[in-house]
Amino acid sequence: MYGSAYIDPNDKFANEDNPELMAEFEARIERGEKIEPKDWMPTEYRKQLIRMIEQHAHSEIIGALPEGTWITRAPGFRRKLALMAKVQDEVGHAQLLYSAAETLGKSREDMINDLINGKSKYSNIFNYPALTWADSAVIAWLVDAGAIINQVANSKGSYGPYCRALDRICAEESFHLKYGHDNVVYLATGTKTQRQMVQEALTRWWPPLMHFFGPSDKISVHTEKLMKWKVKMATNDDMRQQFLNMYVPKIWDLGLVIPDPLLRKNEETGKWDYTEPDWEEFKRVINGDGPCNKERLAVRRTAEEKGRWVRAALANADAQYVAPLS
Ligand code: FAQ
Repeated sequence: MYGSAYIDPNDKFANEDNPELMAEFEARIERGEKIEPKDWMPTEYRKQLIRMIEQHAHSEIIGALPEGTWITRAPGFRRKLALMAKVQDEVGHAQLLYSAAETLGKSREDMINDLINGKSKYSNIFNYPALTWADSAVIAWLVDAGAIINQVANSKGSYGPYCRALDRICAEESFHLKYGHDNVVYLATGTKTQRQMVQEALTRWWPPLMHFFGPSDKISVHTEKLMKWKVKMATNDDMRQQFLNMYVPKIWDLGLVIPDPLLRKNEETGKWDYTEPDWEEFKRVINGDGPCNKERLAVRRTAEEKGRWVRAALANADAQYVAPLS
């Protein structure tokens, strides 16, 4: 229904025990060459890429939801237009990413089914509610900032279709970041009520933002393998440090308080010290038990059901589907 998935005709060679193919594959990665869909790749590389790109795609469509709820309530026409464009961009990113994942042999239909059945993961951060307009501002500034740090790094990675998708996505995300920053600055330099709103939003979003970069390197499961194959270009802790380095000073400049009493730049190590994020909460949220998981998946399920006739009509597959009147 979503178009046919590409199945690698060379899959019979996808055998990690083949030392020659494996050595050549790893040498290509070492030389900085891109791996393309029809090239030989180990099964585990393919599986890991599908897992990661699919999760990323799901994060983009689910990520459109917390901010999306503010389109009808945006303060003023200019903000409404900008937010609509941003949310539309996020859904477009999902399209690019699903296409990149399809080149590895998993169909879009299977990916969407795995999302709405709760089998696949998506970013922890979109399981929290955007309670006020200030929450949407903090998401657009700081979640997009975190996403850019991750994606700029990984766009230099080894799998061609994913890297090219990330290049395009980052260009758009940088507009989102400017839009979010403008919204936060406006609130942080506004009335007492506006300042309080943005402070409360930051306080709510800080813990999930610290989780956003993934578990600490000590407990991360996939990092070592993904870095060896240049799928991930920095560890979770390195990305978190980069985010703190770039954004803590900017947040402090606005007079906002970050809700972590231990947060400070350690002059000896050159790194940021911070309170260890609550990894038990992180696990609960990514495994389906966050404040909004059920609601997020219910929205996607409904969208899936309501859009079925459109996909059928487009594919001209089944004459029995007739557009509903309402
Ligand atoms: N959320 O071994 P690791 C965006 C899971 S896009 C949920 O360290 P890995 C745009 C992980 O899957 C945001 N689950 O994993 C936007 C694994 O579980 P599994 C999304 C997480 O893959 C902005 C387990 O924990 N970006 O925001 C998370 O090496 C504003 C062990 O973890 C991407 O997806 C998490 N945060 O590193 C849209 C980028 N972290 O699968 C709208 C691509 C970890 O074994 C509005 N992905 N897990 O069951 C990546 O770079 C990596 O996958 C990491 C995690 C860094 C997220």
